[in-house]
Amino acid sequence: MEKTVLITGATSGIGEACARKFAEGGYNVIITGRRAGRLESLRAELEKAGARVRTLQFDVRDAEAASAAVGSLSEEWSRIDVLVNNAGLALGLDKEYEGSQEDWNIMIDTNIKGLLTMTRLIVPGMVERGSGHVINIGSVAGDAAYACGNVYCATKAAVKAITDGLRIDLADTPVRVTNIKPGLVETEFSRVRFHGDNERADNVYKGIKPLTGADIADVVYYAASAPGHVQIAEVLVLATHQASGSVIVRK
Ligand code: NDP
Ligand code: 8X3
Repeated sequence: MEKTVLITGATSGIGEACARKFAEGGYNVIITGRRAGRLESLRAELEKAGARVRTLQFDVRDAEAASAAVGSLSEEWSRIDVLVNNAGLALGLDKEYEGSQEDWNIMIDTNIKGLLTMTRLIVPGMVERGSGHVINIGSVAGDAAYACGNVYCATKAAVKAITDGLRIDLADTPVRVTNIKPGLVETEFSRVRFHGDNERADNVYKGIKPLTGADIADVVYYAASAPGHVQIAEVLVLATHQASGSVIVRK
């Protein structure tokens, strides 16, 4: 039977790689994000390869827009089997007492409240249908704070607690809940974090072979493909020369 995945933040990085992976696996794919042009070009690429695709352009921080977007799906497309809550970002790398309140608000509104909005919109249908899987993209940053990571790390610690809470609340249903926690993945993440300072962003990946979006998509897809009685609760995925959020060996 055909399955449908909805991926937030599919215009770049991990989300884009997940869209490709699920499309290759035969899923109907709903790709979302704010950048309409990126959504359209990915849709064209995936459709050319034979996939069925829908695009939803909205900002996950705007609960009304998210609700309208999800509500615009036809009955067929609204039967979402897998929700990948991936949209997220870090902004800044500053001491907590020197950080930008605006950056903090954007991270909290996107990484925590946006993820909750999507969960609240989509999980009731999964419960009603008696099947579904929520895969949240957490981070090694949620396991322990690292220097100047403060608020970003807190949002990913919140993703862990929210994921664990959802798993507990769904334990009497067949709906599965997973937290995938990547370490360093080379995407647009650091360009966004450093507000477009590409040189500083590139330095993050110097001297170490980082993970790619495709490496994480493989793990996400593995979790989604496990038999129905197998719930991959949490996976920490690190580059070989990264041992924790703050231990990275560069050569
Ligand atoms: P990218 O910057 O490459 O991609 C981020 C995606 O999130 C984009 O598609 C962007 O789409 C979307 N997004 C951001 N803000 C919003 C918003 N307000 N509304 C809708 N979509 C939004 O980074 P990554 O692929 O690396 O990041 C994906 C997830 O992985 C994030 O949650 C990040 O915290 C997490 N992560 C990343 C790691 C890394 O090292 N790269 C490691 C661990 C976790 P658009 O701009 O079009 O809206
Ligand atoms: C992204 C990984 O280590 O840059 O969550 O915070 S890290």
